[in-house]
Amino acid sequence: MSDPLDELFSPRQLKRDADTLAEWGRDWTRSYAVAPSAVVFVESIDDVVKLVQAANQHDFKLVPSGGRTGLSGGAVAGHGEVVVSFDRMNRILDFDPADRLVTCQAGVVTQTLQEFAGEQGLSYPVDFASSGSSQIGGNIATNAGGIKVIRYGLTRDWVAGLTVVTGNGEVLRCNHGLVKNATGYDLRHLFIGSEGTLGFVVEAQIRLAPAPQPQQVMVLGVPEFRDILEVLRTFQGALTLSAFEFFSEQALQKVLAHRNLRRPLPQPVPFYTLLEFDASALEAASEAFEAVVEAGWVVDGVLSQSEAQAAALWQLREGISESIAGYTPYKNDLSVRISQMPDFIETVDALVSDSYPDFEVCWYGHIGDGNLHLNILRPESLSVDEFYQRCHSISPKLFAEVSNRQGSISAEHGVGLLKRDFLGFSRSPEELEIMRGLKAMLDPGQILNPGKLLPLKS
Ligand code: S2G
Ligand code: ZN
Repeated sequence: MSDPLDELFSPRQLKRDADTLAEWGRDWTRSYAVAPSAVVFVESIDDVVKLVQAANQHDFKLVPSGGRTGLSGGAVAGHGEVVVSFDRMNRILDFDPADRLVTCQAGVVTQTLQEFAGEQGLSYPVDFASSGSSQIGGNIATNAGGIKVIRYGLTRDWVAGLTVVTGNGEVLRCNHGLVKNATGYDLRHLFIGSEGTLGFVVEAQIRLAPAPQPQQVMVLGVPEFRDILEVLRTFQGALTLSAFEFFSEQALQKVLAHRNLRRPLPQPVPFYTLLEFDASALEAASEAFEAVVEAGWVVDGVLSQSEAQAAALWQLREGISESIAGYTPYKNDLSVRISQMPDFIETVDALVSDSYPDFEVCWYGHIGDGNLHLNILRPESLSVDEFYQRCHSISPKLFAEVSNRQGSISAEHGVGLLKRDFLGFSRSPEELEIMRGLKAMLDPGQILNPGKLLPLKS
């Protein structure tokens, strides 16, 4: 019996060779089986509709694939699914200067959008280390955050219009780029962060921000973890921060070993904060710096003297993920309200050293958003499976501490496969029931990204 895909797509768009299946059947994770049955490189909304209709008719499953930079297995096809790659739906379709709105196909690379915005004298201010490969459709599907959330918010805040293809094969065009639209439920926000389980993002109208003023970067040495929040409070009281990141000395050592960069300060310090702010606020920043040194929270600091030096300081933070990738780290991407952070940090630090005495741990993240990246590095003595088993077994204790503080077990990386079975630590049974109901309504054939995000019903 012929495969329905061969009737719908030519070999130019439909691939089944081993290399393509292996490459497009996964994201940035390396701990899940990758076994798609085919990859379709869609080129239009109509292609996506045809695929969804065929999947419902012939009961095969679809996994969306964008930049494949996901960290939770959300784009992994491990069970014969058909991967829907948006690589070829990568055009910027329209720009309206009056609305400051760019209409993008889902496959537009984040950096391409950022560059396009710059050419219009504007900016797309959501940024993260993977922006050179990630696609706007995937950013929307996971509500990507990154390093500028403290000032510019998350992807969700910049999506003024959204076109999705639901699991019923319907094309929904949500909000149409309006600033104000008080006409009932804002369905746009249902699909943002739904990880391709309710509908596939095919186009988006993205709002752009004014171009940022020249920025300056400061890296401060902070001996005590809990003082980082005093530093945050002091600087936030004095000026507008564009970024407030932190990383540990262990994380810094991994970056220095992996890249040809210089230490930010003459002497190692247990923790570092990286701040970015408008250069026009330098005087206020200098006064805040004096205050945090006077208080004993900060022992040393460096201020960027050029764009090149600012970029080199940013590399110390943004280079962490790539520098530790070789350890197949077990990633925890946690968030609590900032007021809860001091106590949370202390509790988790104790839990981690009790639970992982023989594992090396890297702390870093967007502490200004209450978001901690706790990466546990695999010792050479353990296979990936054994290592993940041990980390998985400890996660419930860690997530119980998150849950006690109404925190999130996945602050920005999404749920995918990695956090699916722990979702109950952050979402109530009632919420999970409603989420399942929405899935049943929008994807009754359960063909969209099956097995992701929603825990299997116990
Ligand atoms: C970060 C990037 C991915 C990782 O560096 O802020 O979100 O390694 C991360 O956790
Ligand atoms: Zn992050």
